[in-house]
Amino acid sequence: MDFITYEQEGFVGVITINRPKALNALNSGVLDELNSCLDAIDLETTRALILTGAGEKSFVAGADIAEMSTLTKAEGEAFGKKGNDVFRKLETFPIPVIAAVNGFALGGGCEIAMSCDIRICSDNALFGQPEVGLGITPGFGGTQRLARLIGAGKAKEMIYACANVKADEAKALGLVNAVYTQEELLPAAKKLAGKIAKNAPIAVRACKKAINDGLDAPMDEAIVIEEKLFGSCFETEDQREGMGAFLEKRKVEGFKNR
Ligand code: DAK
Repeated sequence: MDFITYEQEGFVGVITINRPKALNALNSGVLDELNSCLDAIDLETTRALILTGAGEKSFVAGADIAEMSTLTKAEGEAFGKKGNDVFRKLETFPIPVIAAVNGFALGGGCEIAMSCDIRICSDNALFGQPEVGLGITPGFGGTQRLARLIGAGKAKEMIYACANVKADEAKALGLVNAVYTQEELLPAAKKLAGKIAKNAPIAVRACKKAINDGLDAPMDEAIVIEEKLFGSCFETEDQREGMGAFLEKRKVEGFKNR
């Protein structure tokens, strides 16, 4: 791959978008490779993912403006679909994805971070949706996910006025869970991913699905979604081991993902 690197450390996979000459901007090549990378992940052995950007300046500086500048309407739609499909794949990926936002997260960069389950960032991170200044709307779900995450009023201010927010404000808004120094960011992401990976993988996946699917449903339906996923954990080896360990007053012997 030219623009994506993937490393596996135990149960945790780290995907790095690596296109430093354009501050990791998302062109078609990056989106295609990200798609292939996700498809190739072994879900038997991987329990959490981290998504980050190469370098110390930028997570992702948006969709590639040079590539987009000459698109026709039909090509623009096709590019939008390519991005949306990958972002949705990340959002619904069976295992949790942590965005370690190590700098600029603008436009498509902010949008890809919002497609992840959890966001943490470095103290030099900058979040924003500058699209209306370029004559377009956010195209990879920004109008939808930002408003759901931080509320419509602040999302509208950020989007209408191209009002970027720095790391501390992003934390105050709930856009990120925590802020670290650049050096601390990846270790913190790995620590969090490691904690997730220690827990029963089938149950963690069921929680992701329950939260995501439930958020889109009325409460009566959402509770049924949870009930079914709760039920699906029973008779698994990991449920037997988790409850058995508690009752026998011993530590879990390592969940098996079975
Ligand atoms: N695209 C392409 N190249 C980019 C880029 C981007 N988004 N951002 C940076 N670069 C390139 C610069 O052109 C420059 O290249 P060279 O001139 O060296 O060849 C290099 O990266 C370094 O950038 P700067 O020299 O500008 O670095 P600075 O530190 O001075 O400034 C910056 C950093 C991030 C503040 C600045 O580069 C900047 O403002 N970049 C653009 C940020 C931005 O506006 N991003 C949002 C892009 S729009 C859709 C689907 C999705 C989208 C739209 C529609 N459809 C449904 C069709 C999404 C749109 C977007 O994301």
